Amino acid sequence: MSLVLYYGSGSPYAWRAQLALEHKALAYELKVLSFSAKDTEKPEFLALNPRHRVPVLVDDDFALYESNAIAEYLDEAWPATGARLFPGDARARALVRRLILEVDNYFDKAIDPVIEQAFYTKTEERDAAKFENGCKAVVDEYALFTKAMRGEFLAGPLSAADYAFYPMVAFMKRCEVKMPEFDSDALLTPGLRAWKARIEALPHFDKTIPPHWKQR
Ligand SMILES: N[C@@H](CCC(=O)N[C@@H](CS)C(=O)NCC(=O)O)C(=O)O
Repeated sequence: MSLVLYYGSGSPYAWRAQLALEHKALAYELKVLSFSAKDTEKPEFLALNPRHRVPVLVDDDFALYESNAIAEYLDEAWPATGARLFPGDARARALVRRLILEVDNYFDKAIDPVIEQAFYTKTEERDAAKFENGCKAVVDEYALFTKAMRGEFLAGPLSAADYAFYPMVAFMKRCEVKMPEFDSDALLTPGLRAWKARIEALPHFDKTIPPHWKQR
C-alpha cells in the first residue's frame, strides 16, 4: 500500500483529507501543489482529477478526488486502523453524513460572502453591508450547528463531520490576516469556541496546520 495525498496549502478541503489520514493513523506522502504555479491545471494532475482541484488521494493505482469521498474511503478501506471517522450504528453514521452535507450545502455558502469581502476584496473596495449580512448568516449557521451538537464533538464522538467543519471555521479566522479588525471568533457560540479548542488540542492537529499559515 502506498498512499499519496495531493494537497494545496490553505485549502480547507485538502486539510480535511489530511486530518482524516491522521485520524486513521495511516502513513502517507504529501505532495504539495502550488496554486500560483497553476499545478492543478497541469496535464499530469488533470489525469488524476479533471476538475483540477485538491485534494486527490492516490492509493496505488486508485485515484480519488472529493474530500468527503476520501474520508469515507479511508474509513472503509482501513476499518481497523486508527479510529473510525464514521463511527457507530447506521443512525450514528447517518448523522455524521448529514452534518457533512450541512457543512457543504449551507455553512460553506454562508461563509462565502464573508471570505469574498475580507479575504479577496481590496480594503477600499469592500462592501460593509455585504460583509455584515454575511456575518449574520454565519452567526445563524453557528447557532444551528451548536443546537445540533451531540456532545464534545458535533456527532458526539470525534468524526468526519468535525473534520469537514473545522477547516471552514478556521478559514474564517484566516480572514483576519487580510482584515485585522475582524474578530471571527466573536461570531462563534461558546459551545463552538470550546469545540474549536478541542479540535486544536488533538495530538495530530499541529502537524496539519497549512504550512504557509504557520508563517503568518
Ligand atoms: N468539493 C471539493 C472542493 C475542492 C476545491 O475546491 N479545491 C480547491 C482549493 S480550496 C482547488 O483545488 N482549486 C484549484 C482549482 O480550481 O484549480 C472537495 O471537497 O474536495
